[in-house]
Amino acid sequence: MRMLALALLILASGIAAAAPPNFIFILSDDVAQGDLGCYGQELIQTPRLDELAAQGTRYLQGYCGTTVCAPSRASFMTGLHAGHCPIRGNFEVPPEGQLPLPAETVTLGEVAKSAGYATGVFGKWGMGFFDTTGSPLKQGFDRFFGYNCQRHAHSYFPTYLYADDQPVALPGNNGRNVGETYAQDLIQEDMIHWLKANGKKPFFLFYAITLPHGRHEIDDFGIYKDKPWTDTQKAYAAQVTRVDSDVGELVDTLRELGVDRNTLIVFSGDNGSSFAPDSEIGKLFKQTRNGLRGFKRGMYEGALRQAALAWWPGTVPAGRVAEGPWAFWDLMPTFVEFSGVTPPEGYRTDGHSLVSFLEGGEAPDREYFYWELHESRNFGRAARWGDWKAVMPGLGKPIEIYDLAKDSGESKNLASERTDLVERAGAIFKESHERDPNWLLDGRSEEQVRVNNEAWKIKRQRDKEGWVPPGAISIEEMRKRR
Ligand SMILES: [Ca+2]
Repeated sequence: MRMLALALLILASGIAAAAPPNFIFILSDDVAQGDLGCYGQELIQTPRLDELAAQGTRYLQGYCGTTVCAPSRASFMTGLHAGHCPIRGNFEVPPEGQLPLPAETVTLGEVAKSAGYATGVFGKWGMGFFDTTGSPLKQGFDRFFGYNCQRHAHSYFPTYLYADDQPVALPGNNGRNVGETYAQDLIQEDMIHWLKANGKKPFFLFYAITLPHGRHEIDDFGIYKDKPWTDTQKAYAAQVTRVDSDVGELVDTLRELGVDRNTLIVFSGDNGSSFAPDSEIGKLFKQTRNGLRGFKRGMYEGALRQAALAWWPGTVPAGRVAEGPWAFWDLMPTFVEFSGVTPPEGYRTDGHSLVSFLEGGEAPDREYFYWELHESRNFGRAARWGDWKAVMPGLGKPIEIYDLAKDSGESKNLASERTDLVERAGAIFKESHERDPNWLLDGRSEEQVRVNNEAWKIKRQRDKEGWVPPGAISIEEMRKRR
């Protein structure tokens, strides 16, 4: 009897000692499926990402939140599709930042925090400046380093970055195209420093890498310097390869810490390629080699389907190529399931847990996927149920219907012969869109457009002046304080 009690005690303590799994979501800004070797790229080198694919699973139908930066990451962060999410477009706010996440929104940062995870976000935030409810430091994160504002993140040689909400001056940078400190170097350094300090605790790391988003600026063309390409093409390729080597360093650090078998990495892009197939970058790198139609800001598959890899040695099957569809808003319930946490009050999600899919099973059954995107002068929507896809490509445009099973390139609009499916799409659009005065169905108000323009005007003025926020500290001082 005593032996049994002892055995149970050992068993119980053994279970308690197994640390909850860590979660790393790496979001590369504007990277396309076709940029990665494992998706067929032939000119740009991505050996470390290809290795993640070989050691993990590569998804052919991983969908983003929607097809520009802020709402796509907000969908991941809230577990909501764009019809329910409080951020449904890039909504610029002066002087710095974007429309903030409301205080009551339950974020993945908060869910992880409530489960006792260390939480860090590095790179680009875009969901609210520090003096708003959307600050990363008020939405569950212990550490922030990088660009709070998306407009600021257009420069790779900015005059400043933020360590938490503390500005750090980068002397020698002009905020436009040249300088001494390449922002990604400092962001990567801070991320690795944080990981080494927190890697033995359970942790959630959101690594929002700004590369290869425009502008195409890099400190070193590296292996591409002698290629017979334009400087923009060389810079783009070098940016993608820098994402690859920085992800490689992250993976090496997990191995050094001995936590690689207890860490799920999901790597993805936040929206499809930014380039048309006939553009300077598109025509050289042929990012649309997957045959999908459309790119960033659109509602066709080329805009919505991302490069998507999952890696968790011993749990996610190695070398699997998975067809089943999933979307960013599934990652919240996935985390909730594998961490075993009871989510805080106010938690809701449109997603489905991907745990069994990640482990080698089938993609979850669901009624449909839904997307919307609010732009300054436009508004698009899409839905997918089974293999049917509905697209409303712009304000006032009729709904188009495609059969993805036979026509993944969305070339044959079936709307006129399948009015029943047009009707079904209309019903999905209606029930999926929650009314929100920030996101009107008939486009932005004059006042919203004015605020957006004002925000850009301030950004351009600050760039011209080489503006640095008052109270900025030096890089050396930042390193001392962390
Ligand atoms: Ca983006």
